[in-house]
Amino acid sequence: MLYPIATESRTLTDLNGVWKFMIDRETETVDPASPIPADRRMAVPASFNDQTVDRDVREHSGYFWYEREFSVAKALLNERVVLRFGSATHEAWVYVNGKQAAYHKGGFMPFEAELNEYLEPGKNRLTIRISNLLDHTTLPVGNYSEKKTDDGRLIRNVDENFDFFNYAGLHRPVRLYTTPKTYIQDITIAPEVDLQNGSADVNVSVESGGSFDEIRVTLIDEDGVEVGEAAGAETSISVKQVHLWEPLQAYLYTARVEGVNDGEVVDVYEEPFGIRSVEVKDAQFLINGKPFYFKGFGKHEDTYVNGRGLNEAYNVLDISLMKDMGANSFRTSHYPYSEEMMRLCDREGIVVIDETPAVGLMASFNFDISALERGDFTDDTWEVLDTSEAHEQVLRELVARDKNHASVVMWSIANEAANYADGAYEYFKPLFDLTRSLDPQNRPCTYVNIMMATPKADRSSELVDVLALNRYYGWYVQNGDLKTAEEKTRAELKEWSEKHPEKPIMYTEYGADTVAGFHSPYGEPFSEEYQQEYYQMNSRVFDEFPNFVGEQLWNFADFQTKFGIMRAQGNKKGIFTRSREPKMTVQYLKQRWSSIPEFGYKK
Ligand code: GCB
Repeated sequence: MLYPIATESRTLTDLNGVWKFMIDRETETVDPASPIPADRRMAVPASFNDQTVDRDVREHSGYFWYEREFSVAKALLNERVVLRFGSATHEAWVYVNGKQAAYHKGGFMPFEAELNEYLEPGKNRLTIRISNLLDHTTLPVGNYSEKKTDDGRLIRNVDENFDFFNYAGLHRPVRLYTTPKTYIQDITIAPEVDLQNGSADVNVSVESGGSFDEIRVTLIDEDGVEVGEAAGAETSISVKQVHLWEPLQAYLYTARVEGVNDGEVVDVYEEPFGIRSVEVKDAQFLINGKPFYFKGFGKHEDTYVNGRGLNEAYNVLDISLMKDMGANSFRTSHYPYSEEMMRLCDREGIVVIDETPAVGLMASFNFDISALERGDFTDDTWEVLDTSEAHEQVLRELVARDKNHASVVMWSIANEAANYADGAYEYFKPLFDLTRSLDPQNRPCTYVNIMMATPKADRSSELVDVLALNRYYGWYVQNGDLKTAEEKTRAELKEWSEKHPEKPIMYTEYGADTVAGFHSPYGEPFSEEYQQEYYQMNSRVFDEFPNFVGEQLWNFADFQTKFGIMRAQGNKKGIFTRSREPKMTVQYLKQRWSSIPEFGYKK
């Protein structure tokens, strides 16, 4: 799916700004045939939740509406006019002048609709009904319940089956773009690198809406110099003396695609892309044939006021903080991030593990993982949940959206599912097969393994290319006892190495809640000292294993969660506060990561 841009054949209009908004109390029918009786204003893009001091609004579970007017210049009405949402969280019904023009379920993916048949000259009205409900069929997974008040009102409730606040609304840009009636619909780029000769064959395939006499593809380097061209919907262009995209050393080419009819260029689209190879081999993660070491984070899209809404200043700052620490990567925990962030990572050379919103696939979700000590721990997740359909849909959409990004080096199919329970293999096998069949770049695939899915309990790790582990020895278990935690960490890594000697291992989460400014001469849990000692302990063990290929800690910054006795204004495992002030351990990690090279750390 192409990102909306303006070119000589396309226009782009932002519909961001302050919209009308109302909560749907479901006491009266709201009919989008007339302007909705909105009583509030909300900025777009952003979550609605933190833009108000009204607790009922902030914590609302159910339906809500956004509305605004927009005009389309008459000259554009002969073009194809497309309305595009970067996302609407989690389910949306879109009306233009009262008529339904689009519907989409899944809160983290773009969707669009051609508007021509709905548009009127002059002003048009755009109304959106959104639901933030989650249940056992959705991703993420929520525990849904409802009750009636004494006066008969329906109260819906979603108990998040995951550890982040269920922010909702129009989180990403809303835009109108135009294309000619015959247009370039999609572009797929799959470079094949010949590392020995320093060249590449760039395979480009173009889908069009309507038919062109000819499709032309030109590859342009960063200096604006043409380095190759070809014609056809399926082409392969060879690039000599290729400039590779490398972690922290990004280099982006542009594929300029032209659709031609009667000798005239009708539509033009320009797609930036990087040339690099990714491969898992002999317990190593190879980028451009060299063993890469992941240094970085699990993150969230989470900032003050914007909530989960796009915050480009924070995205730029976060990457700047990462680079300053010598980090090179992050995982889009626990859902696909904005297209703007993905493009920024391509540009900045940040390596990304791209995760679906499959989080909470665990019937027994809570913070008590002491059950881990019992070897026989299991549950009935795969009988209780019904998420396969949503999971397949989001994998199709995610690969379609992110397939061309050089920054994306691996797909994470889920975070912390019940991989210790019977049925896990049967659930995941078709999803891995699907992802592998969809990805034109054949990236490695993984899921992120929860602590209870120990080497003995795990039912499905043969499916993954990389063992990506979330481990909390020294926090949720052996809290305050880093000595025992160290032994447990070492013992488990040894067991995994024996079980799958050919698979590289990395940590995709490890962390300790830390209250900024809380110090302890005894290194007590929650203190900045404890957080630092916790990371030092883990680093020591990581360095003992040659097949251990990366450390992504939990979490980049403190973030908002649902209420609970384990959370004080959210999760405090950030090494930065929510406003990005560093905690003490940042200095330690900066020293460590700055001395670990991107390539060849483990020999
Ligand atoms: C996890 C989850 C993450 C939580 C984290 C924690 O394993 O993947 O979503 O926030 O633990 O801090 O408990």
